[in-house]
Amino acid sequence: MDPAELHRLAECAKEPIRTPGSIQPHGTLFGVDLSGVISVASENASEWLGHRVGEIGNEELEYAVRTGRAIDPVRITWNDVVSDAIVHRADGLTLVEIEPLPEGDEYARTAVVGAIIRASRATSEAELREIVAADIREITGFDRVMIYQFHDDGHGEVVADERADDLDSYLGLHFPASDIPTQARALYISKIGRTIASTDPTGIPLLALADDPQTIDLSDAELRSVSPYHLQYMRNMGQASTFSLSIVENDRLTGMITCAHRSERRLPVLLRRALEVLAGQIALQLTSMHEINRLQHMVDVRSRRAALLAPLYASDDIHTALLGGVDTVLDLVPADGVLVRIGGTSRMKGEVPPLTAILRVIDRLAGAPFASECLRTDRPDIADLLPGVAGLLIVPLVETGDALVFFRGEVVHDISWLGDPSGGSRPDGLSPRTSFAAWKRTVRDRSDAWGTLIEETSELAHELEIALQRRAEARLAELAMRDALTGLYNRR
Ligand code: BLA
Repeated sequence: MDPAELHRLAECAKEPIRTPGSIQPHGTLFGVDLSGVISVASENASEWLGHRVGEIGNEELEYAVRTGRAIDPVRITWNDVVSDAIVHRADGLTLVEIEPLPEGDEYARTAVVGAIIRASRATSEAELREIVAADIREITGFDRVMIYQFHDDGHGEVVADERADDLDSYLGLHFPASDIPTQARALYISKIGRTIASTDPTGIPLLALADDPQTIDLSDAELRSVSPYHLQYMRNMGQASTFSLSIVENDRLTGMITCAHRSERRLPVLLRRALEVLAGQIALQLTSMHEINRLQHMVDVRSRRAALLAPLYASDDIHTALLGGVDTVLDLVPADGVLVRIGGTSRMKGEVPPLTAILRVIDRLAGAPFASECLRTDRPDIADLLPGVAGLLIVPLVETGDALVFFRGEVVHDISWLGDPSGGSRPDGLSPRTSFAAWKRTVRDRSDAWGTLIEETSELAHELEIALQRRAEARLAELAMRDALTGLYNRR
C-alpha cells in the first residue's frame, strides 16, 4: 500500500463516528435516564431537558419510551407532523429518535418480500447481485444502487451498479480502503443500515444535563450525524443523500449495498428495516455459497494430493514420482516453475531460475517458510537474486536445505480506480478526491496471489514428509528381512 494511502487510512480512522455529539437535522433525539428524566436532548427540543417524558404531554411518545424496544418504531405525531419514534438503549439511556415520516409509498416495504423471494432463488453470486441491485433500485427509487465487494487488503470494487440512464457507470471500478475507513467498517458490522439524508454539514448538537454530549454513544442511532470528510466526499461525487446496507458474512464486513441520490431522499424506517432483512438474507446466501465453494475445493485438493503421493511408496525415484508423471506438484500448486529438493537432491520443472541462485535464497531464509507475490517490494534482495521471478513460495522440509519452491512470473494487469486515489486537493491527502472518473493504473512486478495455496502447500509438504518417512521405514524393514534371510541361507 502506498504511504499516502496508509496515512489517509490512519487519519480517517480517527473520526469519532460513534460519538459525534450531534444528529442529522431531519429529526429529534431524546435520551431518557433510568429515573425517567430527559437527560439528553437535541438542540431542537432542548426545552425538555430535565423534564420527565410525561410532562411533554404526548401520550404516544410516552408510550414509545415505556414500551421501549418491544414495539419499535411507534407512530407518533410530533409538532403536528406524523413521525416514527424509534427506541433503543445505549449506555443506561433510553434513546428515542423522532423521524418525520417521509413522503412516498408507505407500502413499498411489502415489495421487499418479493425481492427476498427472488434473491433466495439466485444460484450464483453474479445472479444474486444483479437481482438485488435492480430490485432495491426499483423499491427505493434512488438514482443509483451499487454493490461493493471488499478485497482482502481492504480496498473495494463496485460489483453491481444499477443506475439512472444519465449516470456514468462505476461497475468494475476499484476504490481505496480509506474511502470507508476501519472504524466505519467496525460500526457497520453491528449496525446494518444507515441513512445520510443530506450532505449539509450542520448537524443538530446534543445537549446533556450531566454527560459530555461527545461521549453519548450514537452507534445504533438512526439519526447519528456523519463525518464531515464523508459529507465532502459525497458532495464531490454528486450525491445529496445515501442509504447503505452492510453485507456481513461470519462477523466480517465483506461488502456493502449503497443507494445514492442526486437530491435529498430518505426512506421510512420500516422500509429500511425490511431492507436490512434483505441484506441479511443476501449475506447468508453469500456465506453458504462461499462455504460450499471452499469445501468443494478442499475435497478436490485432498483427493488430488492423495493421488500424487500414493505412487511414492512403490517408487524408487521420489523426484520423478513428484515431477515426472501425468499429474505433478504443479497441478496441485499452479506456478510457472517448481524446484523439489529432497535428500539434498534438486529436480526442477517449468520456468525456474538457476539452481545456485535458488540455493542461496533458501540459505538466506535460514529454513523459514516464505511467500510473496511481489518480491520486488517485499524482499528486493531476493528479487535481485531471482530475475524474472515476481512470486515466490517456499515451504521447507524437515531435512536442512530441503524444500518445495514455487516460482511465478509477473502478471501485468490494469486496475481501473474510481478516480485517482491521490487526487485530494490538500497536501496531507485527507480531503476526499474531487474526480471520480475511471483512472487506470498498471500493476507491475506482481504475480497472481498465492492465497490458500500457502496453506495447501504446507499441508502437501507435511504429507510428503509422512510418506517419505513411511517409505524409509518400509525400506529398512525390507533390508532387515533380507539380512535375516541371508543369515538363514548362510547357516544352512
Ligand atoms: C463512509 N464511505 C463511507 C460510506 C461509503 C463510502 C459508502 C458509508 C456511508 C454511506 O453510505 O454513504 C464510500 N461511497 C463510497 C464509495 C462509493 C460511494 C467508495 O458512493 C463508490 C461509488 N472518506 C474519504 C476520506 C476520509 C473518508 C479522505 O475519502 C477521511 C479523511 C472517511 N468515509 C469516511 C468516514 C466514513 C465514510 C469517516 C464514515 C461515515 C459515517 O458513517 O459517519
